[in-house]
Amino acid sequence: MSTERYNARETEPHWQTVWAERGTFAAQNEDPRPKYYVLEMFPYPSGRIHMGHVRNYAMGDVVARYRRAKGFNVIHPMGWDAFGMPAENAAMQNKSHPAAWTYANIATMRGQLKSMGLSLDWAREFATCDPAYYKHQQRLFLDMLDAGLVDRRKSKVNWDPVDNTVLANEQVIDGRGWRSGAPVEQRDLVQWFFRITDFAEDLLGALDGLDKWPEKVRLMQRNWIGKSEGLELRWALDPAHAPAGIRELTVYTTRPDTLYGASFLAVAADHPLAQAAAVGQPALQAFIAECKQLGTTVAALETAEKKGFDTGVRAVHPLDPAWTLPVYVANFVLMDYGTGAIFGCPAHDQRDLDFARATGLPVTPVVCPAGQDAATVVVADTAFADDGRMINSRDLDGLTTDEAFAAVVTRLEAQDLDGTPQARRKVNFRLRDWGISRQRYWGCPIPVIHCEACGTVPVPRADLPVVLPEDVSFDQPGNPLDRHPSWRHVPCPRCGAPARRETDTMDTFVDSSWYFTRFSDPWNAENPTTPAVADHFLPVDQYIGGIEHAILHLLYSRFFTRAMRKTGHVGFDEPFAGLFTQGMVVHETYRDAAGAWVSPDEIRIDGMGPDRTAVRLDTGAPVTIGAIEKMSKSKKNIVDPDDIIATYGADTARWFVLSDSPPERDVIWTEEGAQGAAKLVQRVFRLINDLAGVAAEPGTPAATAPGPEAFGVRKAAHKALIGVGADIERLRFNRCVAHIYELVNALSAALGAVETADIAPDLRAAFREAAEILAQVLAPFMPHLAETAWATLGREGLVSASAWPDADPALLVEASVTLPLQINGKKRDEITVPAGSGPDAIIAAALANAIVQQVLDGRQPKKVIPVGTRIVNVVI
Ligand code: ANZ
Ligand code: ZN
Repeated sequence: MSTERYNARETEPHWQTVWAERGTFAAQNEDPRPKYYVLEMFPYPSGRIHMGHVRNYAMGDVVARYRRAKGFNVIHPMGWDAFGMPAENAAMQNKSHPAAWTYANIATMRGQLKSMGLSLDWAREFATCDPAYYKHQQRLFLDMLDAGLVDRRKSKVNWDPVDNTVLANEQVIDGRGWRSGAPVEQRDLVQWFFRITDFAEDLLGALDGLDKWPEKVRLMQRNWIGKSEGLELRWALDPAHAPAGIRELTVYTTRPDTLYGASFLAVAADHPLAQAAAVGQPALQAFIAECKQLGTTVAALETAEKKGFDTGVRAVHPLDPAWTLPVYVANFVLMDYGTGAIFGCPAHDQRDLDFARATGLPVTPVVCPAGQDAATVVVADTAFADDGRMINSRDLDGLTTDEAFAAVVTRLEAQDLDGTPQARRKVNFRLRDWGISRQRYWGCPIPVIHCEACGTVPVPRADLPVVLPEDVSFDQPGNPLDRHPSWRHVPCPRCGAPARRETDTMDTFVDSSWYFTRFSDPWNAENPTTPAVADHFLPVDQYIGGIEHAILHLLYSRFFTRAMRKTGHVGFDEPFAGLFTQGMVVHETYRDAAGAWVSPDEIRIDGMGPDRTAVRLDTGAPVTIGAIEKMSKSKKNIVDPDDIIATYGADTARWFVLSDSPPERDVIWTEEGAQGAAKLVQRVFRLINDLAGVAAEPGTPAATAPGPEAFGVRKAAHKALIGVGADIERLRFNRCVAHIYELVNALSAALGAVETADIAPDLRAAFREAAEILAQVLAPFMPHLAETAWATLGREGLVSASAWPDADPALLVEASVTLPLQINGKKRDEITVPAGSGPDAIIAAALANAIVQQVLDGRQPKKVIPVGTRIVNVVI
């Protein structure tokens, strides 16, 4: 046995250089082979990669290397999502320029990614902050503007008072800015919008076809788009109790069936009726002002206490002219959904019920749950929002909710109010247009110019890119572009008069909405895409990233792709055919006696299992072992990929993050686990060296009629080959790891069982074949070690460029089956028959059995019953 150790620190950079020099992972656009596009969500260049990146990129790399071996022209690019606030924050703190900070981080992180040995096509690399990239994004903006996909309008915006910028609804989480965590305020601003709502129906419907996406992501998108089919219903106002000049109020409802359970109407604080009713009512004015402070995000409304103010206005029930209801201003009605007005049915809507309980309004149940006696229906604290049968609803009583819905709609569509139908069907979406204006410096400038005379004028395409000025200061809050002395002052492209540039930049989610398409031809300086090339490489076959992007990034990208199709840049709608969302890398947490977090490299752990204890390395003071949590700086439970790679090598890090749990679940990083992976590296290295010493010459074919030892070795190898291939295709990386361990164990055992001196040729040939298969199945996971193995085995060329071997399934078939033999239901013996034997062969074998013959003693059995190949029963 060889005693040499594998030195990852020396070997890994060597192979990385070889791959780079030979261009092993460069995809050619003209390559005639079928393509396969693997992409991991590109990183934000924050400064350093973390373990989450390692796991994400290791997964993508396994798929890329496997597909390459399977003969695909694999495109596996990498770039940088490089615009955004942190660069500006760093500029404020360190007086460094956002560009300098960003590009320095990119350089560091590029080096880190290279040290992982990822099979990336670095020739396609770009950063979204490169003018050569955002030039095309500006062009796409102008094309979308021409195509009517961009709007500029005043709107209520979510204002982040810490970042001093507007946030999209998606970026407000529980009423706070997604990045700053500050409570969001409402402001009225003129904004640029992408008309994502134009595609609402299509974005929803096409989700059904995305069958290689996780169902949970599709569900999240469905809910976000939020289609509802309802009715716009006009209520006449009682002329005796209506503001001057207002005769009616239109509400949006998805439950016209509950109309007899209505007990009030309510409008949003900024609804015109609220404004009109407030004239001369200072108390109502004060209430409206209070509502506006609350904010309009759904989350804010959902959590706030339900409050309302009776305007004194009364509305006439559409199904009973003698019945009038009060109209409130309520804090739980949104102005920008439906019509900004509702009718409330407390028994069947929770918000309405909470409100009715607070105000003393009547609560009349009108839907009886299926199977319940109508006489027993009472409403306590929970509204019944499901289907059932109508009660307390006059002519609708006894109908199902669906029937009642249809009956009310038919009736009100036919009913006249002031010369037009009182109701019409209306589909609404929760999805809002995408506000993209950001009052920030470090983003893609919006390419328009504002002229007093001409209005909003697009920057001529020939003048693109509109480049960010470099001489900016970050010493004050707000947008440095607004303060720049000259940048914004330009002549109007249309009339030549002095005009001013738009100083808003685009939401950075725009940058990431089409980068995957740009990768198909990043060399095209003229146009954002080369449509034929884009259509060839896209959609991305396998996209891998975090579940946190399930809504924002993925929905924007789906919209943007449709917009690019409409403007002639691509010929497809869906950017990502396959999506996988991986789990996180988590780690134990540690605290000292004072409760301060302690990092894993500051401690030593003693003992095992429940007896584990920890002490500080420097002082020996005891440390409490806490919960396993997502790695975070604040809890100091981070392990730095650089440290791991320096200690164990990239192969170990890659192996460990893929090995311990299914890829969609969290993986717990442990030092013991990393050591286990490192041990495997050494073990495989020794095994390959030993095999190389006994294996037949490269190119020796496996024996056609191998003896049992050689057969066993071949079988183990082909089993691993088939298992690893199938499990990579299903993204079950942890199972691949198990298959590889099995093969390593089988080969070690086979090698241990023979005397080196007298190994038969068939076994030598089998060792040759199996050792090469081991290198090849290992290559997607531990590519450096696999290259060393390949070279040790005397193979020319690179394992990274070798073809995935064809497995021989015949080797996996068991030659025979053994089944229990029963006589009158009692097991007496076993019989062995050739695999694939039918009932006749099993019956014959049973009758030929010595015990059976003895018991029968020349008689005929009553019956012989084989149950598949699992059991056979002889009835005497
Ligand atoms: C009467 C009713 C009775 C309602 C009932 C529900 C249950 P989705 O499915 O999300 O579309 N609504 C309409 N516009 C609103 C607004 N601007 N702000 C707050 N709520 C609004 O929900 C539609 C339902 O939400 C509508 O149906 C309306 O209340 C309310 F038993 O009308 B419903
Ligand atoms: Zn002009």
